[in-house]
Amino acid sequence: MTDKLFTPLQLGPYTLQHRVVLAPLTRMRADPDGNVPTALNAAYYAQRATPGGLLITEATPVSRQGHGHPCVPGIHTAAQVQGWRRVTDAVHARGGLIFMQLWHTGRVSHSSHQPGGAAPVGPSAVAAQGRTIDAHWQPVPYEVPRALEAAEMAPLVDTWAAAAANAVAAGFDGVEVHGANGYLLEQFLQSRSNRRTDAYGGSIANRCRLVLEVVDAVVAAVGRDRTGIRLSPWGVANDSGEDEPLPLYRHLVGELALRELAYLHLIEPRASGAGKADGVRDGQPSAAATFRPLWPTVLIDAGGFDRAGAIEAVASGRADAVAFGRWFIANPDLPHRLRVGAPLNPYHRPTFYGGGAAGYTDYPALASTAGAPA
Ligand code: 8OZ
Repeated sequence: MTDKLFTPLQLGPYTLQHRVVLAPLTRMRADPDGNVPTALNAAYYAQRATPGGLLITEATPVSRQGHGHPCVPGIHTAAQVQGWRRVTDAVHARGGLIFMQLWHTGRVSHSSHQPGGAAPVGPSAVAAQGRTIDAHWQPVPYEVPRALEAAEMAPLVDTWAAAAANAVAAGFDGVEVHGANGYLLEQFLQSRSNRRTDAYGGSIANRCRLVLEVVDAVVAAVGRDRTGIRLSPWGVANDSGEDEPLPLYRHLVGELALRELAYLHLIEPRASGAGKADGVRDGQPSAAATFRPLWPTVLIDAGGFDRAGAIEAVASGRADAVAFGRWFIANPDLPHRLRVGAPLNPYHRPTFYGGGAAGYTDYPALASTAGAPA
């Protein structure tokens, strides 16, 4: 019997032919001149495209202010829209589907990435603990952000809607709102980073306000069935974390459920380091099991999956699809390999971020299956 992982799934207006999804993965290989996607980026995504398979792009800043890393492609200029068109054309030529992950790094950006060298922005003037990398790839401590003013909130929401419209203009099949891993939207959700006393801080409903306004604006721009969202309820990346995540995320997921988005994408707490480390934390709750009962449409689960785990998660009904990051970096034909139970190429962490083709487009497909459908 075919495992359910390899059977079709309706996602918004699209019929996926299998349920192995490319997770959003920062790779820092865009053209630094304008943060524009390149032909190499298009080749990388095309290699991972399968007929009816869903790819999610690397996190993509919605505005110049949203950037926080070197060589990350944006979706806020005409040149970037043109560059992404190469990617979507290459993926569609192989019959694949591709959603763009929309991003704002907020307080964990650095002034070297900001227009005019300004301070990064966040909900409150509270610095994250730890280090990031500046525009010259040097490790630097997080800075104290400038708290966004009330009058900046509506224009901020507008940048998300404009970016979503740009993504569709670039040929994307939909967009995913990055609400995870300690970036701006999660900074608003969580009390350790949000100390506001206005309508965007304090109560759970207030802390959820920005995310929901962003989702509503994105839905208005591209449609609910082309909008997904990614959350990391127990995440600890980038100095994030809520002491009691359940009340917050139950409220948020309940509100999102009313919007009937294309999908909810959850990161399992066992792998909550956002791919920056390989350890798996034991004894964590299951994000998918916790939120499945609250979620009416497709649920994509991510974080620390292997073949058996993905097959089991989908067979159990806890998840409808499973996103793979590290194994999809190293195996361009991952859906096929999982289907036939073939061995996987090991991944090479030193080439995850930055550089060129090495560790990006030079991982081999199985000799007999290069170009085969999944
Ligand atoms: C690893 C390195 C840089 C960014 C995330 C976008 O954690 C990221 C990211 C991951 O969601």
